[in-house]
Amino acid sequence: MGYKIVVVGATGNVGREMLNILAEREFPVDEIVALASRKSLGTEVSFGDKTLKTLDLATFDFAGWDMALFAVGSEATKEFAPIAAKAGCVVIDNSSLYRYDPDVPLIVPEVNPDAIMGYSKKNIIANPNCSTAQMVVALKPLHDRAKIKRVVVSTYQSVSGSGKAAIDELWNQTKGMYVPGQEVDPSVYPKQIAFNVIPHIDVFMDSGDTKEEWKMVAETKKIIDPSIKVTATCVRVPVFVGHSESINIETEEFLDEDEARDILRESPGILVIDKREDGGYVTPIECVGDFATFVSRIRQDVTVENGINLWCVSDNLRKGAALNAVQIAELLGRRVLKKG
Ligand code: 11C
Repeated sequence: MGYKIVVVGATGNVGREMLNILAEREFPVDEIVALASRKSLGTEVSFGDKTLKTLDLATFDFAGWDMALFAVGSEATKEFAPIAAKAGCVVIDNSSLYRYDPDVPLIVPEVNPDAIMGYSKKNIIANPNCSTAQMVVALKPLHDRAKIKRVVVSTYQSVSGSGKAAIDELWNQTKGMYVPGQEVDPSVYPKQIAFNVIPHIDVFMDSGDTKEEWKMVAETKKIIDPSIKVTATCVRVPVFVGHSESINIETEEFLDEDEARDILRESPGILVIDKREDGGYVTPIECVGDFATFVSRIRQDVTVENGINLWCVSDNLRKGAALNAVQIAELLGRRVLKKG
């Protein structure tokens, strides 16, 4: 016996990846339905070798369905997630709406699987921001060994994090650079993204940080340990898929770079590619479509007493969103619903 699964926002980048990953990982599905907003109604989406016609989110009855994977914005989540949860369908939400709610667990299955039992307070589980998800997978095993005090992270985030319109903007702006008369002005982003980098993701906050930077701080604390200090600078780069991060870590106990590399090699969800030679590291293009969080450039930071530097890359639509949501569904199945 398998599960009755709902994918909400099935026509978006993340919703489509959720369907792909459920099929790729042979999630035990008895029945699956793809929901979309009215404007995308009837659009067909793939689930393995099947085609699903999207149904209307606004009129769907969630009663009798086991889990709903939500990949819509905070507004639609605010309206429909409580309806699904109240109907007895456990919501796994990819938006930021519930992440900081103390009654909603924020889960990365390799890092804090036990927190999932908190789902029952609201029947909702939150999926973290993509830049946080990959970082905490790399930080947790090092924290367990040497207790992390402080993290300084700079991100290099792909345009797929901003959705389909941003992918089109990068593509058309890049083409437009070479074709007179077809130049494309910035629209999704405040400045040109083609052949440029933009140190601004999400809205500015009073502190001067952007909301994306704030999310990395708040979510790392909630998922791993509130005592870890994090400071982030989040930057958009002209890459279609795959977020990269330069992470500087200061620990309480000394951690040798070779031991850090061995620990990361043994840790779940991580692939270490770290040869000190030309090309002996990973770049975002090589991560697209992969499940792993890749770690390269592991080395001592000798400017502090106990410091480690590393480079971390992952497919933001997968580990950063759809894959993590499916892993949560698998965990919920194993630990709670126990049907598969
Ligand atoms: C980006 N990290 O790359 C964002 C996308 O809170 O789930 C995901 C935003 C979120 O723009």
